[in-house]
Amino acid sequence: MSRKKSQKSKGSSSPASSSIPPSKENGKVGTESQSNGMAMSGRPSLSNSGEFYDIAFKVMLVGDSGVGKTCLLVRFKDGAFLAGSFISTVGIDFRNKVLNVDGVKVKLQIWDTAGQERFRSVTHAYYRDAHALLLLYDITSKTSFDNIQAWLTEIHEYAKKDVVIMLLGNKVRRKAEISVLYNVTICVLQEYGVPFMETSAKSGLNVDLAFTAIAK
Ligand SMILES: Nc1nc2c(ncn2[C@@H]2O[C@H](COP(=O)(O)OP(=O)(O)OP(=O)(O)O)[C@@H](O)[C@H]2O)c(=O)[nH]1
Ligand SMILES: [Mg+2]
Repeated sequence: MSRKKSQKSKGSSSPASSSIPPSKENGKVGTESQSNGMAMSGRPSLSNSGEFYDIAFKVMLVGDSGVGKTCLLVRFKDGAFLAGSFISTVGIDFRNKVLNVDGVKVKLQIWDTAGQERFRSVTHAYYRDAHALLLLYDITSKTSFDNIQAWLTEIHEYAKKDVVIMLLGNKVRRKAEISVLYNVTICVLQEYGVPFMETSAKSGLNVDLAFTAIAK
């Protein structure tokens, strides 16, 4: 379960590595997953892990560096929390998970992007194939919240017009806790018409719910 280190000093824009632990179900840029054609035939298809699915969607996790995109994906996929020192994702990577949504097997191909500015040009290329975007901010970081608007502008510039967007306020500590940004968030969302949920990659709060909602 090693997490590769970000090569901050090199300033590389190579999309070849990420901080997600390797598995049979994750992939790198340039593999079959890069193709635009998501399986949506009438017949079930077989995923890499040997699971059948009826329909497949590509979901992208975007947001500032450190908001918890990789942790959210690992929590959703493996049910674990990546504790310890924070290691930034380098480039872009993906994991697959098949969900049962109202009797339909939905394969989500989830792309974990690097939040660091220097990888922005790499991630731009992937927006146009995304069916849904999970835009994360950290409820304890006002900066990450303030940057939502810039992320939405970028999404509107690079993603498909009909892309589904959901905003996630991550790092909620307790179930009953309402983040200080909550009310502001609601106003911003009313303006943009974006659904919103608060999550915790650490405790797992609302993580499955968020991915299931996007799959619907
Ligand atoms: N308390 C708490 N910490 C979290 C949570 N999610 C992530 N973290 C911590 O936040 C830090 C950043 O998490 P990552 O998932 O690596 O952040 P990221 O958004 O993938 O960052 P980049 O890869 O640089 O874009 C790590 O130290 C995590 O342990 C959460 O729900 N609660
Ligand atoms: Mg990451």
